[in-house]
Amino acid sequence: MVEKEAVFSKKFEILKALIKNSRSTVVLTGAGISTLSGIPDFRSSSGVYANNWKTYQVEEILSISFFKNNPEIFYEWAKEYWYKLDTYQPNTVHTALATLEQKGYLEGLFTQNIDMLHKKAGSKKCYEVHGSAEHHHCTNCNAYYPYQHVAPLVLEGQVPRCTECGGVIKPDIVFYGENLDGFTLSRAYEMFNHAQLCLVLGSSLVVQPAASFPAYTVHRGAPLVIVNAQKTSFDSSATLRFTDLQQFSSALADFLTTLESRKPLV
Ligand code: CNA
Repeated sequence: MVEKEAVFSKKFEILKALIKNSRSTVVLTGAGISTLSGIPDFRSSSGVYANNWKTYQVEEILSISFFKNNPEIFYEWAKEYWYKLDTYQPNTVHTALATLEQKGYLEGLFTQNIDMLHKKAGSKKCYEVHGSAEHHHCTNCNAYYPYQHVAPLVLEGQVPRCTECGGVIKPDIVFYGENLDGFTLSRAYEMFNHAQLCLVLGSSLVVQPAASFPAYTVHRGAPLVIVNAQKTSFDSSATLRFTDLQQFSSALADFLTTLESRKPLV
């Protein structure tokens, strides 16, 4: 929902000062930011969870036990969704965050998205908390396979199998029931804990443990800025709250054209 210009601008002026004054800004992004590129999120009213796929709930298809028992059903679903991700392009949110980093104003970008768009936009300090569709491994012998190898097989209707041992190949995406990568979690703990500013863009802040990252920053008294159409459980802790990602990212892109580059401290 686009905000009235006067209300939006007043809040955005405060945000500009927060960005300029922060020596360690961290960002958490969610599926909402990629809706501007045309990729549906999960929890919007038109999101992936709004309807079942065949007789299955999508949450069920994305559990590790379901994948192990029904890889053919998982890949039939993923054929229509994950294995078309290479056809989407980064939008103003992705490019603005890449610019924020290039100008020395971003310490770390943590994303729950698996769509590869932050890296495509040029972000380097990007931690893909739930993994990425870019990488795959054999569930039997751990051989590595990139997206470019797996996608054509899935699009042909095959369950991708290891050329070495015949094991089923799995994307390096964290399924429900799997643990997050320990290194990424400890980096998140460290960075959100000492951040002077935390921005959360396009996340319902429902999926744990990523949904708790902003709590580390807030508990230390640093400002939290949320941009999301739907309410989140952190809204009452936010210093600023915006509702529309397009409006927000356009203003951020304009602001960045005026912002001088600086050398990051970290
Ligand atoms: P989510 O739970 O679907 O929440 C997205 C939020 O974004 C919702 O609360 C929406 O209201 C909000 N939103 C959508 N469009 C806009 C907009 N234009 N302006 C403002 N707000 C908007 O997604 P989360 O990321 O919070 O949940 C984590 C899941 C989603 C992770 O496991 C992801 O892997 C998974 N996911 C990723 C992608 C992707 O990689 N692009 C797509 C769908 C789901």
